[in-house]
Amino acid sequence: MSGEDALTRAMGRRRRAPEPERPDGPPHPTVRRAGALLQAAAEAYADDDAVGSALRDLLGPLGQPLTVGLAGRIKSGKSTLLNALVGARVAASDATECTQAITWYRYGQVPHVEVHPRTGHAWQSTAMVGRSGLEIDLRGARADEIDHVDVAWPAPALRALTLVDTPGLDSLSGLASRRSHEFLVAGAPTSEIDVVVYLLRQVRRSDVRYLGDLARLRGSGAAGSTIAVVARADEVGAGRIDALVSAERLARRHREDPDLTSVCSTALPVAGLLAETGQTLQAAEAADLCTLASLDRQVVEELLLSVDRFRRPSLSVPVTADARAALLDRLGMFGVRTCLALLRGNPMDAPALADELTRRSGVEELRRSLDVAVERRERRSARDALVRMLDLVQDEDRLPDVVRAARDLLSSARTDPEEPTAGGDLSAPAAVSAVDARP
Ligand SMILES: Nc1nc2c(ncn2[C@@H]2O[C@H](COP(=O)(O)OP(=O)(O)OP(=O)(O)O)[C@@H](O)[C@H]2O)c(=O)[nH]1
Ligand SMILES: [Mg+2]
Repeated sequence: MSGEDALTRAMGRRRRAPEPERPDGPPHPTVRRAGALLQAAAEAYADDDAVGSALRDLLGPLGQPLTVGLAGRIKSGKSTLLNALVGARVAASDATECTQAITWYRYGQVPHVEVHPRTGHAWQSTAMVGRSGLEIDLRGARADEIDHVDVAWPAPALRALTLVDTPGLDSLSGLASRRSHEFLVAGAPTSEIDVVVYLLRQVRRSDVRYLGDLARLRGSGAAGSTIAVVARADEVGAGRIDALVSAERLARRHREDPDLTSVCSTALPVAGLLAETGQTLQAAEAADLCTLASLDRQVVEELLLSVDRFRRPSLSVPVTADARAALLDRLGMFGVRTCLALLRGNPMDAPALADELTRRSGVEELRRSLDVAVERRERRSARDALVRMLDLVQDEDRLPDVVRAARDLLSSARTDPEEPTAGGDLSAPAAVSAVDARP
């Protein structure tokens, strides 16, 4: 990969303030304290190879990122939503072989791509930043010859989340579809996937059946770690200006539907394309939108009559046909309409417009649900490590303070309020929605 170039082009816009970086250590205080106690215990047992190394091994899983698998039917918007969560256009959304391979996106200080074939050794690949995500060189291999692809990318969001893009479950290649399914249920309760984000456009009975199978195969607690997303929310109700409100209404109905609540923790509406563009909006794109918004109202209304009209090369407007087509790719018709309505008489710079798109997209509610799951996982990993540590430490006199502190920490963790599921409490009022009726 052409390191820095690829990085800066895919990272998209610079935000007004830098993203708060997750510190190198785990963020939850319980995890940090558990880590310090394990470290102290390992030092106290430095002269005992077996116990010392077992204690050091306990440090490994502490504060590991949450692994989230994005699943759903073909073209349901998985890769676009993944990019929105990463904050960069990494997952390709074209119909390339890459979209047929299970692809992991993890944090790495420098971009690095590794292809793992089903047989033979893994190889380091190159990736070019294409028009709609990374184009990974598979050296001519077909998707069915690839086990998975591993992408390390220096996006701050990937410090807390490892994201896995899966081929559509009704993919044209039956094999890709089957592999997605096997991957999601692999190892059932010990699956590498902590949370499944399942994208739906409308809920079909077959989706509910599939989620039911997934919950059963993934084992107890799986429904609590599955989040249904009413995806491409801007297209609900034929993409009218109140599409996001309709999508929220639809999601609320799903949250109250016992068939769905028994197989997932919540249902959230997300307009992934708005979220992705909100995270990666370029200054030139915002400037073109401002130019269009400043045109005579009637000209704007005519422009927005249809996709064909908006793209038409013969139109005499001060934004080229190519740039208009590019805006449609990045925002869809609903997004373009929303931006022009927002910008009319109210010019905004690119970061302000981007924040508004992100807010309206609903992705922040999804992120909050994932944050809850991250915290829950971190606390559980801290508790498991402390319990194991107390098992290993036979000679309490070696480290009485550490043992006492570990017991205190465990008993305070036990009295914490009951942990919520990834999506929160379904019986509670619907999660505050980012979407509103304003255009
Ligand atoms: N209007 C609109 N279009 C979207 C949205 N999300 C994705 N798309 C478009 O839908 C098409 C498919 O999106 P992807 O993100 O590639 O969908 P996918 O589920 O990853 O597709 P496969 O990997 O091929 O199954 C692309 O043209 C996207 O631009 C959305 O929220 N709104
Ligand atoms: Mg995809």
